[in-house]
Amino acid sequence: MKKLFISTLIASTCASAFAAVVTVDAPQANSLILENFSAPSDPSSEQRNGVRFVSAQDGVAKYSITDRADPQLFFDGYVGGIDFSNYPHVRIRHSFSEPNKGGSVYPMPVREGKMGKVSINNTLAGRQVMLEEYPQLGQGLRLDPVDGEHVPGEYCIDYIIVDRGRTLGFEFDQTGSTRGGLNNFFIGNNLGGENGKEIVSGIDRGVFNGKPVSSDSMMILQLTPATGLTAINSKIYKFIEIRMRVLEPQQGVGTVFFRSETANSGSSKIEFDLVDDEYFHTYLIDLREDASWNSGMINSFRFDPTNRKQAFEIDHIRFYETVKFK
Ligand SMILES: [Ca+2]
Ligand SMILES: [Ca+2]
Repeated sequence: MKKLFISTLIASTCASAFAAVVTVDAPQANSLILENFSAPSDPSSEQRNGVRFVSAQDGVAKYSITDRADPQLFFDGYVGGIDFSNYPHVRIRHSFSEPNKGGSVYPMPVREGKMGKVSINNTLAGRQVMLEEYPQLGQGLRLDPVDGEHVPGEYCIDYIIVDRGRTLGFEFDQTGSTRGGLNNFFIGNNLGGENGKEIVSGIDRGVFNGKPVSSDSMMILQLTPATGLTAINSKIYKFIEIRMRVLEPQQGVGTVFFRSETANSGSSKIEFDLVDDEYFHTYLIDLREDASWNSGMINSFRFDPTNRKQAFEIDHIRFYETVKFK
């Protein structure tokens, strides 16, 4: 692990005294992926009360739900169990085809009344719930897709992840989609598609495989009412974690640009050297002391994965409330 100390530059003028800190390859995972449905088989260990596995295609599992009461899906059998005391937040990107009152997640072993409620939209959207009463070490999760009156329909899941705290994640885990957060997405520039349009190609098998057509590639996060989130709340989210690799190492630099609602000039930026090999690395950006980040809601976010014309793969981009460094 090495640490890079990097100043936040404001409109390319003066370096702020309060700097973001970038840690490369911190040894502790800040999220655990329970399921991401990357294989075309049925990953739930058991299905009860009329739930039927239909398929897992393009990274999204589909289940049909009949009109039987109390449909349930079980996700368990993880080696060593799940340490819910360190990962008490469950993050699910899912959808249900019919209007519904949302579902529930129960840490296993299931105890009556010890669960978290998750809402479900009719298009895939990211949701997160904190399990306030949980076993220290659990076997897995029981997922009740829809509570209350039983409604037949199609239930879809992109992933189930447990996190240390509140997390906005872009997992690139659904083929052809960069969507995450609630239903936010990235717009591309100089990435092979039409400039200024949603990135829809190159996302496959859990990563975004980007092929810049110049040394000025950009991924611009769409933050609008139509996509769910209009801003990133810097009072909650204090860290950004990017896991990526470059396929043709050439001493590139990754750059995060952001702007808060109170910024009256240009964006702030954080640059970090990309590790000069072809392996995946995590870049964990600590923004707790960054004056610009903490000056208001973040309503503009852009990531330039590299300043070279070099192919890259991004596994995820996450905004974390809390992390572990060691
Ligand atoms: Ca997936
Ligand atoms: Ca991923």
